[in-house]
Amino acid sequence: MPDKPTFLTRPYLPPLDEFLPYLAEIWESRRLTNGGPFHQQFEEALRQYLGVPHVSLFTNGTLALITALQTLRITGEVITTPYTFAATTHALLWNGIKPVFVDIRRDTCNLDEELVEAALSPRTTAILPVHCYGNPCAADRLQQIADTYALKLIYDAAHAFGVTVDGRSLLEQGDLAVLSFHATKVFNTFEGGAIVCHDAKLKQRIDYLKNFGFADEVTVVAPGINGKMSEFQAALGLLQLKYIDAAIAARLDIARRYREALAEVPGVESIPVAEGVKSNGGYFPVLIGPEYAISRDQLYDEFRRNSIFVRRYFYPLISDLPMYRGIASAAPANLPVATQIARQVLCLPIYPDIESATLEQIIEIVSKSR
Ligand code: T4K
Repeated sequence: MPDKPTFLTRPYLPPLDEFLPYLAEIWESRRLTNGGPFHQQFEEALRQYLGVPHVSLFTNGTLALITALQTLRITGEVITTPYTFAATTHALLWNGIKPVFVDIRRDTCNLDEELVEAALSPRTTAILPVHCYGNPCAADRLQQIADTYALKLIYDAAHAFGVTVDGRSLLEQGDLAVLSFHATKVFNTFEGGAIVCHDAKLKQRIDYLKNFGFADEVTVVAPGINGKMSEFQAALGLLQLKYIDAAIAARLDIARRYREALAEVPGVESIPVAEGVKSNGGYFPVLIGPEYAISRDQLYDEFRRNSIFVRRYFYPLISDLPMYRGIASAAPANLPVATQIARQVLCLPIYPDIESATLEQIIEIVSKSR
């Protein structure tokens, strides 16, 4: 048994000595939160890095999602995917909105755009797709459906930091896109998140909503929440931006190595990266098919015996959780592709400084178990 466990990810951190001057500045100024100087600088730096019109920082991705739904006054029913992290649909329930689950595509693990129209009802107000693992959704078609039926389109882009399609940020798609900067993400501020939007008025509303609705000292314009990012998080974000390109490049090298090494293993399928997409190497999911000698869960156990803690994102399906399974669209018969993929998926460890011996050991475990 190796002495050091390997986890799905190991958060990237910049050199500590480079962070100390930022901390010293915070200590000196005593400006800790509520839109301080680092918050302003980071918001602008991020907007430029991502190449998007407006960014509003949040203390985490979940509060950003909840606030995105409030921003556009979404009510009634929202079309979404069962193949995601619980935060996506929990954000709907926190707003009193009913999720309507639509199945996913096998090639991207994203909401199947061709099944959306059949799931609409007079109560539908929005579509909430997820760019799962940073794989782009079929954005043009989804926008066309949203336009045809006058629906809002909000992307859960928690996995999509830095992803571009034909050179353009994926975050430009839809009315709003929501990011997460959680420790386990490609880009992290320990906890953190953001909403990307297209116009200044909308950004203003988002910024009111994340600060209790305060427009000024005595004017409260909406029943807002506290979703503000602190100066500590913003300072870390500023520094992390200096290293993000190198971190993504290292992840993409690892993804390439996995892809090459596993291409010939029967029963192991990796999710393709579509033409024109620059991905971020956030996750490396594989699907363990019936031709593989052992089941997905046996392979998962084999990894654990070797102290390698791979993850089954996203199993169980959100639609199978107790708070959702009573919804008619949550029935497994309505979600055959998602149900199958949730049984087959295994996300392999991927992070910039993974040791090459560990990477080869992971490949060896997958290859030998077939
Ligand atoms: N939408 C989507 C599609 C999402 O995937 C997420 C979050 C959200 C919305 C919500 O965004 P946030 O509110 O989180 O900003 C993790 C993350 O907590 C979560 O952010 C993420 N998605 C989800 C996919 O994964 P867990 O409970 O599986 O994480 P955990 O603690 O088991 O961590 C995984 C591995 O990472 C650990 O085995 C060890 C390693 N790790 C983790 C942490 C937290 C570290 O080495 N250091 C750490 O600090 O949810």
